[in-house]
Amino acid sequence: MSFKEYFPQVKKIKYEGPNSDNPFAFKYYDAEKVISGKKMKDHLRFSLVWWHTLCADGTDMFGRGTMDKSFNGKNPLEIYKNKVYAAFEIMEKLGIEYFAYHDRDIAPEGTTLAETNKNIDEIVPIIKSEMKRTGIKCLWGTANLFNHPRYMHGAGTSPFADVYAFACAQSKKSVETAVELGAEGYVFWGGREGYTTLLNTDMKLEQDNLARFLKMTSDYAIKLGFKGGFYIEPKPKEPTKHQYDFDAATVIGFLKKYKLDDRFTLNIEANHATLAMHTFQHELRVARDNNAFGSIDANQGDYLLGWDTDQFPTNIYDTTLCMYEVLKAGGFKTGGLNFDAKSRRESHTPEDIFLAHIAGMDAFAKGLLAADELIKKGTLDDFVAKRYSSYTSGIGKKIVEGNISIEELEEYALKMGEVKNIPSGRQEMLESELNRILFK
Ligand code: XUL
Ligand code: CO
Repeated sequence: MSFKEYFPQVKKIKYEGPNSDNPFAFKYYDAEKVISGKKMKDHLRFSLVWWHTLCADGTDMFGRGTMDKSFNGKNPLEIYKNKVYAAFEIMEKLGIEYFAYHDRDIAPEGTTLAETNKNIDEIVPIIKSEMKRTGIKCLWGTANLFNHPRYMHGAGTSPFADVYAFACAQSKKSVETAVELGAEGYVFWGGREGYTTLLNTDMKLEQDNLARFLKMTSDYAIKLGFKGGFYIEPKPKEPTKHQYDFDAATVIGFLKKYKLDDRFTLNIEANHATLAMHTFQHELRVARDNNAFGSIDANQGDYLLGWDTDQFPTNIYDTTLCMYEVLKAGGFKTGGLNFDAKSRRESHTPEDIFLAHIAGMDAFAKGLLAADELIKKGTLDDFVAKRYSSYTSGIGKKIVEGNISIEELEEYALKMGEVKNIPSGRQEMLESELNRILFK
């Protein structure tokens, strides 16, 4: 434990099983339990998020903070040092083995880039020593290229070369920090990489520059010996009207166009998927089908609100179908389930930090158990295999092997007269089967 305990009222959270009434206990997350040959904790690879958990104080568009995240610090550096100890205490008590951060979450911004870099250099050794003490690791790092006013028109897509240069310089330091912390991944989320109106935008130049930025930054990381995953995190809108990394399919097209698809995979965020009018599972499936599955920002949105609410994930249909895709993709390699989520503005007490994580961890543990059962039972696999079985022989086999011309297909259709026996899709039956596994 750190030299000072910030949350003495919360003890180490233990697994007590689904019948426990203790809110400070796991009902489904049993870290050491082996599921299909792998411990639950290694399937799920939970990660704490620095920006929400240690920094976000409940400020919204209409009101100021409701939570104190200064951790008794008296000046900016002391506040950020204390955040480190608080973060590791939270992770130790919850049994979370990874964390993710932006460069500007871990150290205060100074008046110059050099001063900010110096602040980072003060904090990084403290994080490293806490990592060494606890065995907790860094899932990924990233650069905050959207908060400072200089980035109001974008960073890697800024119309202004000086801003672009600044963003590259900041990213260089950010990559150095990630390497220093042994990060297993590095994320690029296009914070303000998009536009608000095309009337003032050279979209082609902005996207070409973004590709140059991604190439330069990742080249530099590789030069430093970084062996982890590079991820792009799609999001369709907010803060800009149109973000260039709109959704998984758009990003995959972008990566292929600029020949970056060998180097980058995707960090899929649940709330970003729904903002793009897709399900979370859809985005994961697109990533999986294109060998672009990397990592996950685990949260959920509110279907009645049109913005990124970053709620802790509690919808077990979503967590089940997410884990179904993760298992089908062969599990996480360098990625994990990163809680890009914050307790609600009204859930403002320190205890809520723990309760929110417990809710999210249990929802994913339950999802993992259900997804594993779904796969083992094979109901969906069998149904899908049967549904497409006409492509395994006869005319269908010729189609998928590319061994048939459109003229031959016309001849076949003319002879057929009309298509006979189109089977049912059985959606309701399959939904009911999912319910049976979840609620038995
Ligand atoms: C914003 C978002 C980011 C990224 C990291 O919507 O998800 O916090 O995860 O920059
Ligand atoms: Co995110």
